[in-house]
Amino acid sequence: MHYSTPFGKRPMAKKAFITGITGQDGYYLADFLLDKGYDVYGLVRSSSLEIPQRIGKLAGRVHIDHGDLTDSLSIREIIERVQPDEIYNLAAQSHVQWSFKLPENTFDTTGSGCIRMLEAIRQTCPQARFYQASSSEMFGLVQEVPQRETTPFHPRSPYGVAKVAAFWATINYREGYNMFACNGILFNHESPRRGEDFVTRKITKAAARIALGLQDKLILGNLDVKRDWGYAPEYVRAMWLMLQQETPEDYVIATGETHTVREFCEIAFRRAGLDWEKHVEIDPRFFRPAEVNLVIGDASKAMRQLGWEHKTSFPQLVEIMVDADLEAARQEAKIP
Ligand code: NAP
Ligand code: F7E
Repeated sequence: MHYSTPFGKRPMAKKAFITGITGQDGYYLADFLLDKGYDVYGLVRSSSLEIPQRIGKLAGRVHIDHGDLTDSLSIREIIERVQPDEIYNLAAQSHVQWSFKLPENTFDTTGSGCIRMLEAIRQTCPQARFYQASSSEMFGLVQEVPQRETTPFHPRSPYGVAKVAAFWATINYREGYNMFACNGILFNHESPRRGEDFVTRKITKAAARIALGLQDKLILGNLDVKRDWGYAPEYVRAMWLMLQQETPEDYVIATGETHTVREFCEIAFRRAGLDWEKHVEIDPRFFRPAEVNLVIGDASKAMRQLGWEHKTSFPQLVEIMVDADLEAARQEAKIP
């Protein structure tokens, strides 16, 4: 397919539609796809913030469509009109602790939202390739170490339950309607664009602000839990790779290493020139009704079939995040 330009005919760019484009992964995925020459469309829900504040340097480079995963009409209208080649469903109420306070809302967005997407695709654009942002939280109370594609699920939060529903809905549409629909079962991945109420960013932002005298302490919950933390820009490449395969399948994406929240604190505060034990306090407010104590993923299928691998080490990830937050704190403190 070609389209006309003042310089002659050009090959038609592939169209990608991303829900959750204002989130961490949406940002990196849109940037990645723009670099590959895609025409990128992003779903944005209503907010008091201006679009450029929410999507940063993506502004002006992507098409913004307004809608909401809880509203099937808005989703259907966009998919029918745009006719994307690839659809990445990244939107979710993604905060696990919040999901205990907002279980219904979480299920509506994170679980039913995926079904609304699949049904809109089935009805109006069935040839599109679909990526569902599944999560290691589905393993919850882990039944096997490390966790792989065949490990049974045991979710431990309303968020995890909603992601399990979305995971199976994706498989159901693949099997029932022969749609190209994949689950990426991604373990925790972080970056300077991570939301500030997730533990990694909460720590790196606090370490930076304490180092510059803008804050005096950091209050956390359970320091003993272990997570398999990777670097988000590397993980969005795996999403794209899944949709370039001959057949739709599900893949675990992880580093294969696990570390405690305490270890994350130690490295982050050290990078900021501080001793974490002098600044961190524990408050039961941040403990969860049911916890996921340990996750560690086995990404060997993705390494073998997709040629994907993680590159950034755990200490490098922490340092990238602390350095970005030190820079932001210097600007906040108006230090040149
Ligand atoms: P995030 O930063 O929390 O972004 C979530 C996105 O969803 C935001 O753009 C948010 O928009 C949007 N959203 C929330 N409710 C919506 C609704 N009702 N309608 C439309 N959009 C809505 O999440 P992330 O870290 O980028 O993660 C991306 C996806 O991967 C999520 O589905 C998450 O559950 C999943 N996941 C993440 C990880 C991880 O470690 N990061 C691991 C496994 C799976 P607003 O800006 O308007 O709030
Ligand atoms: O918590 C502990 C907390 O909120 C990590 C989401 O992207 O990854 C993320 O979910 C751990 C938990 O991420 C605080 O108890 C201690 O065990 O950063 P988090 P998460 O729950 O692992 C998965 C894969 C997703 O799919 C999710 O969308 O850290 N923890 N103290 C704390 N956590 C927070 N948030 N705040 C604390 O003060």
